[in-house]
Amino acid sequence: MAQVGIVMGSDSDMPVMAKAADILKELGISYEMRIISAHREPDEFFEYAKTAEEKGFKVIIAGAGMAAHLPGMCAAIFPMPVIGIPMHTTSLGGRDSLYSIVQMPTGIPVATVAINGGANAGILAAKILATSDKEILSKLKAYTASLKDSVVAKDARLQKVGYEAY
Ligand code: RP5
Repeated sequence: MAQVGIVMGSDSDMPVMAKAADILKELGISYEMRIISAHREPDEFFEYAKTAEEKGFKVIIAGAGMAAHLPGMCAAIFPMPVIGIPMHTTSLGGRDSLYSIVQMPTGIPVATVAINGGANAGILAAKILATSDKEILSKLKAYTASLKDSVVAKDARLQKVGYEAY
């Protein structure tokens, strides 16, 4: 059974959603990835959201753009955490997606990451699972330490070669 459901409104969202999947894969977390449009196929969407709990999902990562109702409607039906990813859009720069996802009514929260924040959505899902899974917690700690190591290595190179050659 997959621990995380990843769902996107269109295949045009894939480059961003793939970053969430990459992180989950790196941390050894199982996921199911789907393309389901709440607007273009509402019956399929409701079936997906209504069966998500029995499929074993503990978190849903939902990404959508423009009038982005997919994450909020997942949160209306699925009883566990929903993480929303607002897609960048050409017309309004993703503000349309961001406001649609983040401005949820009281009682139905969506944990909204930055515009195109696919990787952070994956990390946040892992952190939620880590509250009850020591193995994921230790992998997350190692991941965070690797971020520090990479900055330290970049600074060491800057000190060595100088900014002109960097
Ligand atoms: C949303 O509309 C999708 O999540 C996507 O971000 C946006 C555009 O979809 P396409 O027209 O590219 O299929 O539902």
